[in-house]
Amino acid sequence: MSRPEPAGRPLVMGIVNVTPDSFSDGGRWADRDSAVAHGLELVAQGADILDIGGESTRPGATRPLVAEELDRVVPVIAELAASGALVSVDTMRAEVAQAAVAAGARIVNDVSGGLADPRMIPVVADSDATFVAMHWRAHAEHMDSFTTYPDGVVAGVRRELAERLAALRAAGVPDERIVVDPGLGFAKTAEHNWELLAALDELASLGLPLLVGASRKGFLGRLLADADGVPRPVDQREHAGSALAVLMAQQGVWGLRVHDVRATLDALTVWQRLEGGAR
Ligand code: PMM
Repeated sequence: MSRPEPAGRPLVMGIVNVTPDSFSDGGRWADRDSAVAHGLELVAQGADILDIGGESTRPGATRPLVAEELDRVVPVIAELAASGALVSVDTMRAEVAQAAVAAGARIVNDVSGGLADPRMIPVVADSDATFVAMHWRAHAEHMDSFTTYPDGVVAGVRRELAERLAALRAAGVPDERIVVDPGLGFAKTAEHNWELLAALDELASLGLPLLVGASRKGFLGRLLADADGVPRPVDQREHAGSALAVLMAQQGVWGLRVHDVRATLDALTVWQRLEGGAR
C-alpha cells in the first residue's frame, strides 16, 4: 500500500497523545475512552490522519516500559481504525509498530527514523505501512546535548536523513512508502528550527514528501513571549501554527502534524481558496 497522497493542500495529521506527560497536552487524553473520543473529535474537525502516541518525547522525558506503551496505544488504535480513521502510530519501538499495524495503523511515525530500535526498519519492510522517518539524534533525556551541527543545521539534517533513507531502501522499503520530517525541536535549538523552516526546499530535494511538526512547540512560545520574556502558554500558540501551516502549504509539504486541527484547516482553506487553484 502506498502512502496517502494530499489533494490540493497538505494532509492534516491530528495528534492524540495517550500519555501522562507530553509537553502540550500531557494527561488530557491519557485514558482509553478520552483518547478515542479526542481522536473522533479531530476526525469530525477534518483531520486526514490521526497520530496516536504513547511515549512523550518532550525534552528530558523518561521512557515508558514497552508493555505500558502497548497498553496505551493498541486499544485506541484498534478502535479508531475500526471507525474508519486513517491511523498512524507514533513510536520508536518495533514491537509497538508491529502491534499497531496489526490493530489497523497504516502509518508508522518513528521520531528516531529507525535509529532507536534496530528491528524497526525490518518490521516496516515486512509490512505495507508508510514510514515517517524523522531526523533524530538521541532520546529526549539527552537530546539537548546533541545540538552541534558543524556544517550548519540544514546540511546536517539533510545528510542524516539521507542516511536513514539509504537504510530504508537497503531493507527494501520503497520510496512510495516513505515520508521524511526535519524533527523540529529534536536535538535542535529554536534558531535551528527557524533555519530548517526557511530551507525546506533543501530537504525536499531528497526527493521525498515532507511532514512538518511545529505545532505548539517551544520555539513558537519563545517567539511570542511576553514583555518579561515568559513564553506564550502551549495552548495559546495556534495562530502562530496557522500562519506556519499556510507557509508550509506554499512550499508543497506533504503533511502537517498538529494539535489544533480546526485552526489549521481554516488557514489551509483560506490559502486554497486564494492560491490552491493556481498550483
Ligand atoms: N513531534 C513530537 C512527537 N512526534 N513526530 C513527527 N513525525 N514529527 C514531529 O515533529 C513530532 C513527532 C513532539 O510533539 P508532541 O509532544 O506534541 O507530540
